[in-house]
Amino acid sequence: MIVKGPLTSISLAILAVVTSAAPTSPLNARDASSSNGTSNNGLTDKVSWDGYSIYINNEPLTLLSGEFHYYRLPSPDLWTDIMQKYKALGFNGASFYFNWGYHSPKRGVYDFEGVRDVQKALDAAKASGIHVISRPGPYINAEVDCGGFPSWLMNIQSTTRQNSPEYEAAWSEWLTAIDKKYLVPNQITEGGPIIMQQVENEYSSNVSKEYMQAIIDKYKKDGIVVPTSFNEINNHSQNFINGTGAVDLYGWDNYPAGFDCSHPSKWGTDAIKTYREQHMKVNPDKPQALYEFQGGSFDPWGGPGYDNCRTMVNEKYAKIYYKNNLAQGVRIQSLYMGYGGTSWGGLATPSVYTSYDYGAPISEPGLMTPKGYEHKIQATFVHTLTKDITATTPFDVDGDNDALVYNGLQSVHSDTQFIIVQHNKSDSDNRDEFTVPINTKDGSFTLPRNSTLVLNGRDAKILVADYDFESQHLVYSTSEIFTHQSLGKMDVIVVYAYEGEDGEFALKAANGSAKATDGDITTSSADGVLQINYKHPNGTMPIEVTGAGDKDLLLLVAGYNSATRWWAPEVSARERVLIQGPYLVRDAKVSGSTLSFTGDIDATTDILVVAPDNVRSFRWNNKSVKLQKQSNGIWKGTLTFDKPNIQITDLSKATWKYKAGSPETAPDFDDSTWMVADHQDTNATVAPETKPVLYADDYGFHTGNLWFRGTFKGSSDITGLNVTAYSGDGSAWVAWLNGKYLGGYDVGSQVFKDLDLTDDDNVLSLLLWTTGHEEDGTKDDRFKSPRGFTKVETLGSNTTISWKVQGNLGGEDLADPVRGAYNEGGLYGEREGWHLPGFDDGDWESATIPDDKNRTGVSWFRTTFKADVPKGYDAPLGLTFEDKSEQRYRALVFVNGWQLGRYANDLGPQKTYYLPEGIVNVNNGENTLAVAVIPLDESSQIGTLSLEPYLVLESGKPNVGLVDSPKYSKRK
Ligand code: IPT
Repeated sequence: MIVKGPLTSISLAILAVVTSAAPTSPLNARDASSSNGTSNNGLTDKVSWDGYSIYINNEPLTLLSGEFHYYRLPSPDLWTDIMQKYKALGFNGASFYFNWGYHSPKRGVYDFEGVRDVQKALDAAKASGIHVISRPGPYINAEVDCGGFPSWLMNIQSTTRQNSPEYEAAWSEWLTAIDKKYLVPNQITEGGPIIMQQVENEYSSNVSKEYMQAIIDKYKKDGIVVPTSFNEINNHSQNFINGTGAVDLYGWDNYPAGFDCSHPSKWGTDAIKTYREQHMKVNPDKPQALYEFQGGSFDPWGGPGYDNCRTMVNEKYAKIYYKNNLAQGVRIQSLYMGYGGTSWGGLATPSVYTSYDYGAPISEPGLMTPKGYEHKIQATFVHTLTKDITATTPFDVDGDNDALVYNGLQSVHSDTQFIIVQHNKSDSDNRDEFTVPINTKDGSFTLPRNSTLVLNGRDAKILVADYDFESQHLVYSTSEIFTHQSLGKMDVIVVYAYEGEDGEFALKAANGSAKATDGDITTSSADGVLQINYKHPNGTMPIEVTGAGDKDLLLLVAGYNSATRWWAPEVSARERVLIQGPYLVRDAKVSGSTLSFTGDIDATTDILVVAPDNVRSFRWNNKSVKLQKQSNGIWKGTLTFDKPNIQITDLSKATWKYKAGSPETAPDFDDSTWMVADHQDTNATVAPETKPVLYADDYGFHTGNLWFRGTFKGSSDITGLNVTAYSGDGSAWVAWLNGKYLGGYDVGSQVFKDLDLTDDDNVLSLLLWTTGHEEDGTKDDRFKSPRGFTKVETLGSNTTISWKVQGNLGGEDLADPVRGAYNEGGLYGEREGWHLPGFDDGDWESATIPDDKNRTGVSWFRTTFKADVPKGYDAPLGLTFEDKSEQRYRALVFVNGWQLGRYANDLGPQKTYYLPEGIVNVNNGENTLAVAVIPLDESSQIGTLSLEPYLVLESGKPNVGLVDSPKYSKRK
């Protein structure tokens, strides 16, 4: 039955009675049925589901998605680059959190221009064939400032993330802005990439069902018709499966390795083996979904760094945990993150520093990683066998080794079986041999028959048996499958295992034979089964099989490293070509007799290509390349890497200018234009101990550095000052009295004694280096925690202090709406535009970097630099600090006016900051670099700064245009 148009509740009720959705129990009252027996939400049948998976346009699929935050890559053309890499690594989906605070600096103001161009981000996904799970919150968490709430929301009275008219009015404003113009028109029903829309985020304890329902109702009212989804924390409370606030496609989040990257070989928990059981208990009629599954980890200020996170959540973790998800029946998996990016400006919440690399499959500068390659291998396997692996039922497998777990999956569409084997204890480093019994149409066997099957340390394997592919019938393989394809007169299959491991590959073949021209194999035939034995080589060994299927079979046996460099881009729906060697293959197409493919190489690379028969010539990144066809049908050749002449300014030889930047410390500084801080009440969740309230957000200043100046009459009764600063992790503050340095501290309390007071006005200048606002994961309005001072009092006498406060120029009325709400704070130089290109620093002093002087107070350094990366190359740039300074200091890095780094030499761990192309002109144009240095100790000396590419690639990346970076013009 095809359901068209909106359904009334009566017609829905009828549907519920008259339809029966195979293979599951009766529909939820509000579900409808699609033509192919799947269920849908009654609003569209373009996305439907059964008890196994979702269907898109009536095609079942395993959704392998990765989280992507466009706001963590402020260069829109690079969104296309990253989405191409997603596709190449086997992702067929991306999950986008939309960040309310990033678009709304002020109540009623919504900005979707430039780096905020959501349409462009969705277009990038669509162009690469990536399905999007849209997650507009309103709350998102995501290690962003206020968990994605706009800062102005700190001033609403109601508790957020609950049902309240005041909060609802605020979030409705956001959803109206993003839904109507962007999310609704980009749904799959409108030809766009969006296939689901999530409601709230990990809304799992202390919940208001009415609030969830109100968001769902709002989506519907706005015109969202794709299924709603929800990510429960772990699988605990099972809210929102049924009843008020229930979504269409409920699922879970899970981060089994935890977030402590300082012990990278320690994994928090075993691969959870109870997902399926839990799922069958609570939500058996719907696909099993993991809307966030650990793809890396965040890292805190002072943490061990992202290399450690990448080691913890590495390719072995991917083998074990992602295969376990398959074993458990998970058919919607979204890795958090697929690409992490950069929490530039003030985007981060205090728990993280600027880089949000996350140890993700694609690194911060957009590079490939071992886990990215592993994802490609697994995903290509899943997509190749999608029909058989997407809908499966479990069966017991009686393996012989108790140290291992065996999960059997039987395809519901064919006889194909999958046996997934892993260690009982996920982080076991043991070498374990094992055997597995299988029953196939061609006989019952104990695998392997004449060799050894092993899990050598952290590994998991998927064995496939009884599988029809192309014109062949696979009886079983102890090597894992990457992909297969029929290409002209032959079938091709690529299988792999770690180098040196045995492999056994058995085909149904009445009269089959196999030969390897380059490598040792043994074959035997019995009972109509041809068995081929080999060791996995370094590289890839071709084996030619005849007499099995209708066509000859080219069996390509790869060692693991070689397998990581096999690519299988689709040239048309379900038709792949096979290319081995390159660092990255982005896409391929056949036109006439030419196969054109694009991608990236980091060195001269020998390649293998297996293409349709009619292909005679090849083009790589639009240049013709000569390949030779071998007798086995494989084309061989070399992609030559011509080392480019990349010129980048040596910053140690650049002309640097210096200017002191904290006149606010001087007692006679004119703060008459500053805002008076005289509030007696606050909406913050931390009560002030002294008045007036010294919380910057209460005065409309939300980001970065903040200044507070307090003036009080001196008297001999005053014996000291007691000051308590309140801000997030990694924050710091510095105090000056009458221009004299008092000290620099982490947040908390300090008592200052032996003060040098005058009888007249005394001025206490306080500079607070903030690291953003808290999130609200706990739903207790924690994001309303203040940034400022909870207490400032004189000791010995109760003296009145009158206060002024200063933050970013314009407060919520941004001075620089192009770079947006999180780009600049309240440093004098920021307010004056010293960070901007085109600012005239002609009258500044000359300086050197590394500096040769100790400087007190805030120091600004400016220079220009050039980078010349020839067309056709990618050389993502990093700016590295190297310090010998014992003195503690903080620094802000601005490139062409964009704040791309917050450096803390006293905390670490980050030393290298990614400067994305587009923000940086890499075509020999002039770039402005400004660094603001804030000593926490009395003085400091900035060390070496250097600019270097993370890697140089010959690259087929899309053209990257320059991001609009307005130049200096007189401010105020
Ligand atoms: C989960 C959040 O949903 C996500 O936004 C992000 O913060 C992630 O954690 C950690 O990077 S919350 C879960 C781990 C309790």
